Amino acid sequence: MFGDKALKIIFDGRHPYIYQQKMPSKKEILNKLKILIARKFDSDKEAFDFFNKNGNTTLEKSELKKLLQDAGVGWITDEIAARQIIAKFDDDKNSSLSWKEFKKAIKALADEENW
Ligand SMILES: [Ca+2]
Ligand SMILES: [Ca+2]
Repeated sequence: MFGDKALKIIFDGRHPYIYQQKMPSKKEILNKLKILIARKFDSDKEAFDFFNKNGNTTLEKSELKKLLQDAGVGWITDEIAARQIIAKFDDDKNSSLSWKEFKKAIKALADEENW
């Protein structure tokens, strides 16, 4: 279902509003992440620790989403991208990314063009 468009429909009680955003490619997301990390952190690990707000050993979807938002991924596509990244790189299937999985994700995002 992942084409290049992401849609979100919001009701204000009377009217539906349809928002549409272009889904960024993996490479675009990776570039954004790399820029964020280079600007604000000394290393990938420091970024991981910073966004691991609850101080456990993994980035949950909400934490990963915040990271993507801070990197400038749009507010519709951040949710989809976070879900996709976890679905793809969560090797032990605990619905979140350990440091090891996160590292692998950063590395692998560079290798593939699209979702
Ligand atoms: Ca966490
Ligand atoms: Ca995991």
